[in-house]
Amino acid sequence: MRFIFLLFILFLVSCQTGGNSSKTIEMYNASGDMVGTATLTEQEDGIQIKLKVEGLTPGFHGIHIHEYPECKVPDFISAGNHFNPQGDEHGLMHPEGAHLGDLPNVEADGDGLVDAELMLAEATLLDGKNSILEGGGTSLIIHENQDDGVSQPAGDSGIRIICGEIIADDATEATESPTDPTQFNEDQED
Ligand SMILES: [Cu+2]
Ligand SMILES: [Zn+2]
Repeated sequence: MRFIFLLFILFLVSCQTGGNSSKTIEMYNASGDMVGTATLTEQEDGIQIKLKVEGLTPGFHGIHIHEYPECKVPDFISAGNHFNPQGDEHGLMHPEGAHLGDLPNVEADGDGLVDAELMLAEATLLDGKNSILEGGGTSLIIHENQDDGVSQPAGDSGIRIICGEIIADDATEATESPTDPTQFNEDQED
């Protein structure tokens, strides 16, 4: 047990190299309207998520990192299950939990606003098995109801109501860089 603990410490220390990185993603509701943002910042013990969204029903809502960067309206089923690279059970209160993508519930105020700061423990924006950018990325999803922290597979948190795609910057640039319309003609003239 002590040996495993030492390995864990070594693992943590080795993960602290690489510097900080940060990215802001846009959050969309089931109608495809942008309703807020989430800013993800790499920290020593995980990823800090600063979330600002509007248009929710007042009260608690489940929120998770899901496995695919695909927020297709209206149900966001395209985002897949919870991000779970370690093969754990769902729920922050489950004895064999939790999914790496599990987060504590967020609370919307009386006006339906969420302004929250969350910690996605043990995850990273850098390389590695726990990277939420690896394999094309992931997504951040807010649910209709609160996550009970133990029910399988998703905490009985109801339908998905808000979604934001988490995609690496270089991947975004690659798909957004416009093609040069003069390029083809120039090539032909040669
Ligand atoms: Cu979820
Ligand atoms: Zn989960």
